[in-house]
Amino acid sequence: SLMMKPQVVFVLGGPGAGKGTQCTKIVENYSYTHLSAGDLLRAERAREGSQFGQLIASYIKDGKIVPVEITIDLLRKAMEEMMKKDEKMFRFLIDGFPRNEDNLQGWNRVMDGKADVKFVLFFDCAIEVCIDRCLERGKSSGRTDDNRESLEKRIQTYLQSTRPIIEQYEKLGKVRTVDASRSVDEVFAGVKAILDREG
Ligand code: UP5
Ligand code: MG
Repeated sequence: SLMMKPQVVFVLGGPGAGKGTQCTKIVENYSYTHLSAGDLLRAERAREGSQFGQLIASYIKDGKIVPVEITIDLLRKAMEEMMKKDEKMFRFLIDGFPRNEDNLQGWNRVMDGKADVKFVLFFDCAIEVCIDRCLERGKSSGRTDDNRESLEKRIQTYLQSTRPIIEQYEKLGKVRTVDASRSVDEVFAGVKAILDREG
């Protein structure tokens, strides 16, 4: 059958900016499939027999970015699975990726011509707000990186490696920014305005 090329929105923003929260709301209101690169990596970390479990665990705890060969494989497989299940499922929110130059190059190597990146949805959130949200969540999340030490490293990685990726897309006119420091509903109103315009 004729396979439609998947449409991709990259969802970026600092740790705790609300990427996951907003993606969940988008899925409830629009026809998108949500794929969180972080969730896929955490699932791979937990998978029995994974050869990458240890590596992923240490990268996540250190707030470092996992080598793209691992992440891109998980993303590609997840996209293929979704599209097999339902051929209408060809619009993806890819949450938390690409985070650095290595990620971007890996995506281009593997996915160029196979998927169209429509734009980057950027959740712009004050760092102090990001930290507060993650520490608050850390009381119950069980995430190995929701503690002050890991969080400092995650913020550093975000500022040093991920912001430049967002800036690259900005130069291409491909960034749609939402002020993410506000309440969940206010942020979602901003998201809606963008998605209704972009179709
Ligand atoms: N919350 C959300 N929105 C709120 C609002 N508007 N007002 C008040 N509270 C709000 O939200 C975080 C917390 O804040 C929650 O408790 C929520 O209720 C509350 P969430 O929606 O989870 O924010 P999100 O941006 O998704 O935060 P997350 O912690 O998931 O972001 P990260 O980017 O840090 O984490 P991710 O899972 O993407 O990555 C984790 C690690 O995996 C990375 O550090 C890295 O080591 C690794 N990784 C890679 O190596 N490569 C990848 O491609 C992806 C990840
Ligand atoms: Mg998340």
